[in-house]
Amino acid sequence: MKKILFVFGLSSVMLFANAQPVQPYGPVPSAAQLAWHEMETNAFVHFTVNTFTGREWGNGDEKESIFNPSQTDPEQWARVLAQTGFKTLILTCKHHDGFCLWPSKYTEHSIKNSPYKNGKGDLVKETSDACKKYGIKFGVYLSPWDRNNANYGTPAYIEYYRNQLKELFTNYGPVSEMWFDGANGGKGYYGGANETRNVDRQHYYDWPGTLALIRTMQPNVIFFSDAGPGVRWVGNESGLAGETNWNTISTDTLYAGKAGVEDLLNTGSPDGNKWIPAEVDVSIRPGWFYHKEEDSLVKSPERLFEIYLTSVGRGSTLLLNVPPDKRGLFNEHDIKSLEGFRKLLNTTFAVNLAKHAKVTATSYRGHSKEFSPANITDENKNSYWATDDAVKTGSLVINLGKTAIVKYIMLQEYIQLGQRVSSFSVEVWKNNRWKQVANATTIGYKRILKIDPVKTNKIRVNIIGANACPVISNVGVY
Ligand code: FUL
Repeated sequence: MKKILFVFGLSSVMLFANAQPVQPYGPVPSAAQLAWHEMETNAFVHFTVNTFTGREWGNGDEKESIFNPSQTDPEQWARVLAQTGFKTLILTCKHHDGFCLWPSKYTEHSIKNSPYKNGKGDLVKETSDACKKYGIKFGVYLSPWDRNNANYGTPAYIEYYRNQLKELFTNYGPVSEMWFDGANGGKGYYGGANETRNVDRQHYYDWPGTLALIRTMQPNVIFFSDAGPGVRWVGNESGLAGETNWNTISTDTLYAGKAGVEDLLNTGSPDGNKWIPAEVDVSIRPGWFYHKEEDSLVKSPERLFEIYLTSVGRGSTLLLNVPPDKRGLFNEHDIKSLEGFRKLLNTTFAVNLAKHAKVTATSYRGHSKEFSPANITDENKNSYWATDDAVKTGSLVINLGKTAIVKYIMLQEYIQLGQRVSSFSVEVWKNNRWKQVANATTIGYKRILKIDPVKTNKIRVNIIGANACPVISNVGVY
């Protein structure tokens, strides 16, 4: 008996020794980016003078007195978002109109001159406090374009913008994401000049200097802009990540507000030199701000679920905008939709038919347990199936152990080692043979494929193309 154990032990040690760790392929996410991927659903909150004027872009000449919400309750925003599974709230601290939701000492165009709490309110503080209370992260949107400021277009405005960033990054606790909007320059009030001002978008803001400044205050913040460097724009505002969606892209030729690069932003590129994943920003309503006439046009739970599939389900993170109404509350229509959406998500993905299912693979790395196919159904995000370096294709057969109706397949790459898969297909065992039910390109952090409901007891995933040996951490079947 002892002898057998010894032989067994020795052979597994030898096998283990044969399997080299997988080396990272290409750019990989930072710890902050990885945490951002894992959040999956975040929320935007657009609130300013536009809520009261009915506009989408304020001109900058709005009177502070019009900002007069009667029942503003950031705790309601944070509570609803936390309860419906959102992990971050990003607030428009200042939109293009220049009105500030905190009492900035650098301008009179702010909440301090509004009737809100008799000028004593600070919605940035109230919102960041509410986020802390409900356990979600807080993010900041500060529009680079400012249609109120007289100095917009001159170096003095850059100093103003940076002073405001200093206020936001030192007075309100940790900021998880900083959102730099690409919309820039054009007509505006500009302190009474009422003219068109265009800036050289690439150089005017000196982005490297601004980012360096913020990093001295909060080194871990994720920067969103068209070009990153933390996360990139997805190239549209309709909820669609690319069906092919690389987290990698070369940003040398990109910068916030550059036109004509939407397609590239949407798909990224397999040979990109930086890890800058796409973030899918979309509003629950047709507009970014609340307008009563759009109450009937709030996206339904089913529509939000589709958007989830074309954002999170394509390896991105969803940033869903929920704008407070004139009372300063999330509107009943929006809350109903959010709750329905989360319920739909919870019920659809409640039972993973592949949990602890038996899996076989055409091969696995060094024939070592560390990289065995069983790792894709153990629901442990840190274990994975991998092949030998020279093997860039392979098939995994998942035996469900019983026949069930399958509607969704979910796959995840272990992105800490880079994004690899460029082509794969899924088959089901039906009438004694394999039947293809889906084929797709990239996987990344997460890929969810919706298939025509089918009764089966076995699923086969075929990795058809990969830029380096595939490394798959999870496959779920629903
Ligand atoms: C755009 C802005 O112009 C919209 O008003 C909104 O803030 C959206 C998130 O970004 O570029």
